[in-house]
Amino acid sequence: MSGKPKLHYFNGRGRMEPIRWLLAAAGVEFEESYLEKKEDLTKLQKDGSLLFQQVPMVEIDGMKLVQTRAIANYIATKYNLYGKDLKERALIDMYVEGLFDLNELLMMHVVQPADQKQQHFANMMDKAENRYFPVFEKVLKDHGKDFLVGNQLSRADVQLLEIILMAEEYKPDILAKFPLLQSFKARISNIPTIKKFLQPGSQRKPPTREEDIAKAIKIFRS
Ligand code: P9H
Repeated sequence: MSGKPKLHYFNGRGRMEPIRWLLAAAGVEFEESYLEKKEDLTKLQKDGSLLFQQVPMVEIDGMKLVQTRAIANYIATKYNLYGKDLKERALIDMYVEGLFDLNELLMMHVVQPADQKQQHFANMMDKAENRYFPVFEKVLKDHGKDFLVGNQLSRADVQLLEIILMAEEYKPDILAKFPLLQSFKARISNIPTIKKFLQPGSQRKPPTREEDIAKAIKIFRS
């Protein structure tokens, strides 16, 4: 065991990507074991590695953690990305859960049936531009600080940057009406650990394509 966390998932974003971002932002090197075929999943299910028979699973500190949010909570707490007290954590949790909801919309677009893609696209862009991004623009405007909570980097900043970049893959000018989010994006992208993760060749995964979904379905569909 190299002592490095080991991530078990398929070679794509899906539910593991927020965890890759958190570890990268914390400057933690990690290994990945990719599920390529159904047998790779059933092997982990049979040897008791998956509490709920599902991935993401992360081997860290002698544990086999499952459930995306549970894994993210452990990493954020361990690497001091979760605020300095209960009230800061409450703010961070609200922001992060809102971002997970938007992430679900953005993540699921690729699996929408062709006749629903346009309607789904309109809805996810509407939610991004009129429900979620205005909240974070106002948070930055109201306190005038560099980070969303506590004037220091937290998992909320990391996840907001992840989601901004994902939304821009769908609509490159989506931040046109959000000047503070534009400067936030530049500022957080220049943090050395995150800048390294944004470099080509990092463990950050590319946008999910139709053929990636077809492969995932073969692994996960019983
Ligand atoms: N609450 C991939 C991309 C987007 C959304 C879901 C799945 C849920 C957590 C095997 N794991 C397609 O279905 C793949 C979860 C974890 C949990 C799994 C089974 C899924 C996907 C693979 N399915 O947040 O961790 O849905 O292991 O037997 O259920 S991820």
